[in-house]
Amino acid sequence: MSKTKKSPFIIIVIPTYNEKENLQNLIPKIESIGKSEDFSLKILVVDDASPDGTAEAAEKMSKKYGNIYVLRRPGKLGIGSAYKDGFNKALEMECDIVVEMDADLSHDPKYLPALIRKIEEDNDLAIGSRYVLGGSVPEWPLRRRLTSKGANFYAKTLLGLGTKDATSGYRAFKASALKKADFSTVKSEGYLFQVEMVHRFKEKGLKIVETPISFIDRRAGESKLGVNEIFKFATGVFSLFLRRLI
Ligand SMILES: Nc1nc2c(ncn2[C@@H]2O[C@H](COP(=O)(O)OP(=O)(O)OP(=O)(O)O)[C@@H](O)[C@H]2O)c(=O)[nH]1
Ligand SMILES: [Mg+2]
Repeated sequence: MSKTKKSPFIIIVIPTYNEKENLQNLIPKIESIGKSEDFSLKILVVDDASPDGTAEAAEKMSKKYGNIYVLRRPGKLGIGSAYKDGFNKALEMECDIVVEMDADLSHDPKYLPALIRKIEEDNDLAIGSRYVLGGSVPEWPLRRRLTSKGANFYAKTLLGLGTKDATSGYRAFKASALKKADFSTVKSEGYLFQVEMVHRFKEKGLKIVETPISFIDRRAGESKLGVNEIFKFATGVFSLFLRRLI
């Protein structure tokens, strides 16, 4: 007799700051994929008191769909701590898989089934990767492409990560592996948060894979990638490297 496998309980954590319009576009897309794939799925929006009313818009959608939760924080506290609060809440809700995803439509929900499949295949972390075969960043100018590739090469070499895209913020985690990784002690912010998480998974001997995504640039708003951000990233990776030596 064939045993039917129980479908995993998935929570998608989406940090938001002023993403009302983007979130209103993104959520129906996620819901529709969830329905067609027959996923057991909840969405957790972690909002930092966005002045544009993102949290209220999410709560309104929650009434419509019934599977959306909003974690309201008192002010803009940063993406790293938003993820950590979101992960804690997701684990409290006893899910099997945690997905992290941006609200700005850079991360296309059509890749969710591939990411989730990788975890079902018993990997601990699946990264939606721009730099493996089939992945791409079609809209980026050469300068932005080189900065991102350079950042990945630097982090990969110094930390021995073995991944092509450690800065991508589109990923799925096996919930039990997230617990093992002791993520609450990860202190970084921004892109470095993503790198430190991969580093942590690597240190703990957890299984990391990459699956290709095409990354679409945010339509509204300026990119925040400036000299300051690059400097913070470079020194942050270097301090992780030093910690690894001692
Ligand atoms: N809760 C919370 N969410 C944040 C914060 N900063 C950014 N976000 C959200 O985190 C996700 C990624 O941030 P982005 O601003 O898109 O960062 P990015 O993709 O590196 O930069 P862009 O090129 O501007 O898109 C988005 O959904 C943001 O709304 C924050 O301080 N708190
Ligand atoms: Mg973005």
